[in-house]
Amino acid sequence: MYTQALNNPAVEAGVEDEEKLAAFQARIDREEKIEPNDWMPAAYRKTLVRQISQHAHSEVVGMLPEGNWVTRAPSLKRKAILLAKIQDEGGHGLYLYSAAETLGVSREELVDQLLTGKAKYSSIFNYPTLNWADVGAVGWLVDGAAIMNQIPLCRCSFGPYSRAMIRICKEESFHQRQGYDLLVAMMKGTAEQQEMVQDAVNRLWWPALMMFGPSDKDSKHSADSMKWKIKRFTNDELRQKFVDATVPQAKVLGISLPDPDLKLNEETGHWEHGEPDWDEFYNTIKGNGICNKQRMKDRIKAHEDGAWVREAAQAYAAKQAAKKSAA
Ligand code: BYC
Repeated sequence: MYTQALNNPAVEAGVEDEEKLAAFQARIDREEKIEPNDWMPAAYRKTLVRQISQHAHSEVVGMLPEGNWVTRAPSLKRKAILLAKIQDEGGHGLYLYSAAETLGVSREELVDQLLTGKAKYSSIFNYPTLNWADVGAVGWLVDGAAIMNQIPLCRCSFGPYSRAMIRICKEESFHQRQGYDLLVAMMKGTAEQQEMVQDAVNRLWWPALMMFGPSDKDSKHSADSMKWKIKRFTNDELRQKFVDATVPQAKVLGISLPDPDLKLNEETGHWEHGEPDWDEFYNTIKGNGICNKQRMKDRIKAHEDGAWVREAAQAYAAKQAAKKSAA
């Protein structure tokens, strides 16, 4: 279906039937869900395939920085929590690839786009996790930012994406809490442990703010995505919500946030904050971040190592199909 839409010269040129477009927008405005077999503009389909698949890739690549710490977790309890969290991320990737597939694109194609560097994944996963407190800071800040961005996606206009997001958000909420709990435990520890927490937060604070995407004036997809109710808030709105929610949590934790411009605006009740380093952001999403090359190398190896599982599953499915047709 996806390929058909893109092979249509009129559609490729961005020309759509005006009546169909108006009826489609009216459905969105009435808060109706759009389902896979419904008519949709090619640009809506394309935006969804791009966003959902990049989201799926982020979940799967996001397993790597934390995977680094499984063998070095300081206790059985922390190890069990970390393993469960990483497995959840793998599951999120699967729900999201399935949601993208309903738009007529195959999982093989999407995975190929990731492994050949054609598709993006979240900038945050190109930063290293250098000490054990990073595992807590990832949960608190990275999953915290993820929830802020993803709760509104539960109301996204595309049915399969919105439904996948409901379960994902429930799990992300546990991820955020386990991270905060880990940091609270370390802050009750030695001066050295407290320094580790501060160091992790210093390194991950700005990359966490970048997860919300470029500032509104530079976001090329936001206007369409807001009109189509894929996005319910702009990148800057969500970033502000995250800062407002996180500053009080940092105070409870007893750490400082590495932004000299953080200031409560008494009139609006919002925390004013500094600008992330956008050159660093663009450099990272172009593939030149600290860990981009390592992440892709690890992902390609994991994919190649898993070839036998895919082959075995296909052989089993073929055998079952042969049995069924013989019966
Ligand atoms: N990193 O026009 P814009 C997780 C790209 S997983 C990389 O504002 P849009 C977790 C953007 O794709 C978290 N690229 O775009 C997992 C576009 O480039 P293309 C992942 C970024 O789509 C494991 C260009 O910049 N969450 O939570 O309207 C462990 C212009 O941007 C980023 C999602 O994927 C970035 N940070 O808005 C723990 C949520 N930001 O595609 C946690 C779903 C922007 O034209 N996605 N770009 O080549 C979204 O909500 C939106 O796609 C974004 C960007 C807010 C991210």
